Amino acid sequence: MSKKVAEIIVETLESAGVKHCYGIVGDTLNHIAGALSRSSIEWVSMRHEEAGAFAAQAEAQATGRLTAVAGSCGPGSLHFINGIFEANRNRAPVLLIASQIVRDELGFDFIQEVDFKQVYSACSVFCDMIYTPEQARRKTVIACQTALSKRGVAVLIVPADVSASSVHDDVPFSVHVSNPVVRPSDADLTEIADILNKGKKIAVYGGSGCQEAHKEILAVAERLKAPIAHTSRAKDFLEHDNPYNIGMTGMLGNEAGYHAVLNCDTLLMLGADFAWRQFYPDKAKIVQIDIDPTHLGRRHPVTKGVVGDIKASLEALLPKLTEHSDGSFRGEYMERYAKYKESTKENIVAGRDGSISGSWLARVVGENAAKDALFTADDGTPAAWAYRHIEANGQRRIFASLLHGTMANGMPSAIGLQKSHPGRQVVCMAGDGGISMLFGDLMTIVAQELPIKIAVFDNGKLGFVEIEQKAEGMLDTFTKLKNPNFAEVARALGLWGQTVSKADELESAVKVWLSQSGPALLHVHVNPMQLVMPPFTQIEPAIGMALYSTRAVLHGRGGDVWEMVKENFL
Ligand SMILES: Cc1ncc(C[n+]2csc(CCOP(=O)(O)OP(=O)(O)O)c2C)c(N)n1
Ligand SMILES: [Mg+2]
Repeated sequence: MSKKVAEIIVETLESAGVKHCYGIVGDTLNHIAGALSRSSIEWVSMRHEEAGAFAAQAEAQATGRLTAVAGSCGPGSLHFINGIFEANRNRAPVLLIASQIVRDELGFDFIQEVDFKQVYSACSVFCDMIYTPEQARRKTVIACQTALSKRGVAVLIVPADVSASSVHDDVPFSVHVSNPVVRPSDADLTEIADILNKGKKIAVYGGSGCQEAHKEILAVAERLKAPIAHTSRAKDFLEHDNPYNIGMTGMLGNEAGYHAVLNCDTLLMLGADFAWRQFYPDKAKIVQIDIDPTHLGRRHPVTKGVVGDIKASLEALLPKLTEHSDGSFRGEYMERYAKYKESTKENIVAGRDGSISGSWLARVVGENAAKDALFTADDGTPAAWAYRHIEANGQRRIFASLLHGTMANGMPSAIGLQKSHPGRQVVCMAGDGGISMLFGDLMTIVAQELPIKIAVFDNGKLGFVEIEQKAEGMLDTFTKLKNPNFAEVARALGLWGQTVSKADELESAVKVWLSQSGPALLHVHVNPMQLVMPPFTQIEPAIGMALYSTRAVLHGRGGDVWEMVKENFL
């Protein structure tokens, strides 16, 4: 008996390992929805497609598994766009089934017609339409294979009449994914070893490409007497059980990581594609190893760039490295890092006036969450506090929008993490701006009975933007938010909800919140004046802050200036 295209698509997704499909149904998707309902793939009904894409990309990132999203034609499948950008930037294997109007009407500005190929080509590794029923299996196979192999989003555009058609000549194409071990040639490794063996002050700088290479990186750092700095995305993989760790560089980093990378004479960059160019050293020799050839030397000129998996490359490199004896460079930065850790321990406390600082909230959440908790954090101050103050231990993971930098990623990403990890504690650190942007999907959490724990960092504003404005010397502009009581909103939607405003009530409130068996939202009034300080004292922000202070005083807001100074500098 011949099969319908919809069945062939779903069957292929099953064979490629898809477990969940997030989306919202619509008429052009009906045949596919029907086939999904008869399959092993679980459909997760969302309230906003964008949230569905965030959920899918988090599941795909955390499991490495192909994860699907599907929507109706026109606005339905258009709504995924921001989450699809997030997925593709995070190299998350996600497949979007964008259902389309019938072929006969394409090209005539039919109601709900959107040219998805044009829209999604910019944020995918594969984007094509199934033009005929006979193409269905072959094209779905290649879409799945591309998403898994090139690590990104595949968009499969499926006209409604195609998905309803029968396939008479079904050829058995199937998905092949291979994981070759890639490492530089022996000649390249010798050249790299020559550079590293001559270095006197060597630093290792690790990025997210270091995920599987903890042991090898430590062995190289041991031999070269190098401290190990890392990007935010590599925190989960390099911070734990690492005696040579000197933390992050970049805006969220600390002065040890920042200065070690700038002051070394030789930098070994591993799986790192950090975008901000001011954090790269100008005088050092730089060796870069990355699995993606397009990353080599694209942020900063490098002395030698090679393609390879970090684990396999370092395994092959290690025998060529000579033992360095002078540990003074590493010692200096490890000491500076230890001092930084001590000082943050002293400083990250309750606000002086009994208020709750965002950094302290992050620390208390981190201290009380499960050892293997999965965290999400909204772009804005929640992500900054999460990366700075939640300790990695090799089991925990933090998911934030570090490459796309989008608001509202936290709560819907938590949905994908909890769906794919039913037994794990999933904790979302949300901004008041972030959570309200995709509020509707709190209802998905309730409907799906997901025991996600959400902390809302309510500073009554778009805080991160306000900090940027102050650093430019501007008064805060369009950043205020008139918020509801988020705990009441949560309770009205069926979650557990509680508000906390006083520092001395925070620890017990966090414990009660985390001990809830179902979905729970803790609404925390955090100090609105706390700044996120970069790891360096640059002249521009300092001038900006001074200008801001003058303007604020001239506008009769001397109290604000005093609050800011008291909270951040005294
Ligand atoms: C979709 C989107 N819109 C706007 C921005 C610009 N932006 C970055 S952080 C931020 C403020 C976030 O506010 P909130 O969630 O309340 O976090 P806060 O920084 O106040 O803690 C804004 C508007 C963005 N990154 N993404
Ligand atoms: Mg805010």
